[in-house]
Amino acid sequence: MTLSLVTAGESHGPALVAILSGLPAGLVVDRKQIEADLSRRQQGYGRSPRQQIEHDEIEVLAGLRQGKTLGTPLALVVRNRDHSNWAWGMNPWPPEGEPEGKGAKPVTLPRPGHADLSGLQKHDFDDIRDVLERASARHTAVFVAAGSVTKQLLREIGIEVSGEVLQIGIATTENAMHAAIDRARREQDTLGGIVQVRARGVPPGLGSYADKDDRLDGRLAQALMGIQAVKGAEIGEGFALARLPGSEAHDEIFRDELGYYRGTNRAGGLEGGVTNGEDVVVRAAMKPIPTLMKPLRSVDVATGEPAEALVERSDTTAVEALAVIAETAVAFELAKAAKEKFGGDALDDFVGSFKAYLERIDWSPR
Ligand code: EPS
Repeated sequence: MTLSLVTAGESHGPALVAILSGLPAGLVVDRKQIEADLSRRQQGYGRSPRQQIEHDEIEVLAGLRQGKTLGTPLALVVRNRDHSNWAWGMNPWPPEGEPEGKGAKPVTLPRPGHADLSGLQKHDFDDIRDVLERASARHTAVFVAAGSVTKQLLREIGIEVSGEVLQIGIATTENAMHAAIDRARREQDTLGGIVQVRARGVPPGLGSYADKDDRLDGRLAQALMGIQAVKGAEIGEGFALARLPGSEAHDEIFRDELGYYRGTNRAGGLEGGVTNGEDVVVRAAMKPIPTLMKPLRSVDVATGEPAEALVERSDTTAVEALAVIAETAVAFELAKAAKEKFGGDALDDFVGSFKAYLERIDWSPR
């Protein structure tokens, strides 16, 4: 059985939900690890005041017994504390009483850069709230919780995945990043940036060149591009390889007592859509957040007249959160590829198959 993940949940609805299926039975799930990842996702300089309302905690409704997976779908829930301020506006049922609280008035001012206008047209809505609640990056919370569990599965076969911020705007050092975020906030503007995810200990042979849907580089690109606000994805040196001659672009093959290895890793650990035993290295570029306190020009969809876009509480930047989200997205894809390769309904079968494979190939983690 392969791994699969579905999520549901609106930003100010009652809760965010994920169902992660295909985990082997017997995996010990560390609750503290999940909550540490949830908390990392919430932190970061330049986040919205919303983060002072939310303290994301994980609830497990199914698939786990006394801390171990049962080999059945794992059902995860993260509640939205802010929902109490939206009890009328985001009530799943027809609300009783007079409109009150947040979300009571329709949103009619689409933001350039957001899904607002196209979502409205696509679904025949009148209220942009019906679009933005799901288009919001809020539901990445439960996605991170599920991805955090897949990091724990990968750890059983010695794979460690970690994400980091490379750049916010044009700033590349922590001091410069903080100064850039302070400046953007003062100027009522927002910033994007670049994150990198590295997976260590990945054996050769995950993914496949046989069909395009199985190419792991393609799956990783989709996983990154599927995250809100990501407009670019790179594997290894990515776009820079296009400027190099072949003699300088590829990773030469060597062999020592630990087995095969490469002198360089420009390919980001993937050749032909298959891992090659080097670290898997990917990057994602995030555009600036589209909710601006000094709004761009737009049109009021209620009147058809020129207007300024919606202004509401938002982040100045969420690049640090993206590093955690991308890390868990990459972990999910690697765990899925590992599960496809090594199979196993029980954790010991999965790990045993991995070990037998390592004995056959001439490769060891470095
Ligand atoms: C978001 C807007 C902000 C962010 C939110 C994503 O929420 P609000 O509109 O309630 O202030 O804080 O992200 C989260 C709540 C989160 O936990 O990541 C958006 O429009 O995407």
